[in-house]
Amino acid sequence: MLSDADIGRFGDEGFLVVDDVLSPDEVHDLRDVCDSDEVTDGLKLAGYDRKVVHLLELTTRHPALRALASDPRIVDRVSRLIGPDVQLQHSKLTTKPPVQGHGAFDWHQDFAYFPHTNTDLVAVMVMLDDATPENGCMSIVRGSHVGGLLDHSKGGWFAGACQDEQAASDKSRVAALTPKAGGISIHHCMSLHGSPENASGRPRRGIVYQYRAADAFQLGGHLFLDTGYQVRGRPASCVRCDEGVHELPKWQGMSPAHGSVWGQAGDLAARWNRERDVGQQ
Ligand SMILES: O=C(O)CCC(=O)C(=O)O
Repeated sequence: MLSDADIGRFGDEGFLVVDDVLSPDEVHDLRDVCDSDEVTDGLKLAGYDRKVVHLLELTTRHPALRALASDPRIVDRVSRLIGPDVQLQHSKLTTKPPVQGHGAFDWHQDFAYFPHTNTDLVAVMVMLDDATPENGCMSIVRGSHVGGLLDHSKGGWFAGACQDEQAASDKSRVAALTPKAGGISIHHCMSLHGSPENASGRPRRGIVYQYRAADAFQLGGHLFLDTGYQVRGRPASCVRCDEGVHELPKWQGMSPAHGSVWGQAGDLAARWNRERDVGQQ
């Protein structure tokens, strides 16, 4: 469980690291599950040696990965941060190969990808390998979660990366998150974070569960097969809205099948209107 001091630190800094959440045996079993054909559609660990893998909808691929999403050791902690009714927004396996020029993530805020009516969303990364600066662990700008949503668009299209070059320039505010294998990091959806490539010579594997309070309703971006999966409590019958104005991510190359350029969550037009307008977006 998180202590009051942990809650205070999360409020100040926007992230927490908790080690020894899973046992070494559990980590070993999860590595096997994540390397199974059933989960990876034939993409074996050898594949992770060469490329970045972001395997979404992970909870739909194996019962153990679905069970881990609701594991009380994780959800008790999440629930202290975002309340009793908790859903998934997405889940993914995220691996970094030890190949130069691969695996770096530019500075970004997760909320820019999937704006909601409030910001009670947190990402949990479960480490299957120790996270170190050498293998490209995540870094976060302390306190950036309270500074508002930064610009993530270029030429009117969602760029997936923060466009403010100064946003992470104060190195005294940048913290490297280094949970060990079996440990977790938890970060706020507005925390500005990024990570360098993996220079360790070995793959780095982690599982990300992006959780949201059930009364945070999605306004834009993608809906995955497990979006809305209730891991604790009940669906909300009321929507909770923070005051503010957020830019919606506008995705280049998205067709009506993806719910228009705004993603499925941002497509509020009825079909006749959407199909008529698609050429004008
Ligand atoms: O895999 C990583 O190290 C970073 C992933 C990340 O930043 C994200 O999923 O938002």
